[in-house]
Amino acid sequence: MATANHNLSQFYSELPSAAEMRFGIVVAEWNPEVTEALLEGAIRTLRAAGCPEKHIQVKHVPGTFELTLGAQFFAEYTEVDAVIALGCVIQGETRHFDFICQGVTQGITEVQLHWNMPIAFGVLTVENQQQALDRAGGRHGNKGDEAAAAAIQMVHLQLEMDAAAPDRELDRRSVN
Ligand code: DLZ
Repeated sequence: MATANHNLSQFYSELPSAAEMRFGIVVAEWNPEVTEALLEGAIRTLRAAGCPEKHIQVKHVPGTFELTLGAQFFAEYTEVDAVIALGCVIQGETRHFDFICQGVTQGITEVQLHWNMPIAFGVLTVENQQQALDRAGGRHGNKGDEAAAAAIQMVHLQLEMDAAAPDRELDRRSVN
């Protein structure tokens, strides 16, 4: 959770170089003033870690619920090493919030395990727009920065572990 003690744009460790890494970013169009700020943060962090512009692909989907399939499209149709999923769900008067949050959390977990590919969870689940803006470049930092950093760290870890297991080929679709 973003709290007064933790700023989303400050990382616990120094990031590895992302110069050789490729990323897909899937962005929800709902709450665009928030999600476009998350996108800016994610791209800024990737670039700061050395990722070339041409290694970053951005695709938009209608809402947070569609992030799962957007991430799967990246896994299926492109050569990216990781996907960064960015969205913002704001609590309303109905239970829609719960269903979207549950769906995207479970969906992204399933896609990353199925594809053996890191998918960073850059989704804000908040009570109101101010809480979202506070975490999209406001006083609590930017969830897009945090998600991009997580993606870089997980790709680095995967490459390191793959290199230490030379008899195995990196298998993207580990489960059929
Ligand atoms: C329908 C809906 C609602 C009520 N709220 C949000 C939201 O706060 N954030 C968001 O990203 N998307 C929302 N959506 C849209 C759903 O994610 C989805 O796009 C639609 O249900 C169509 O599948």
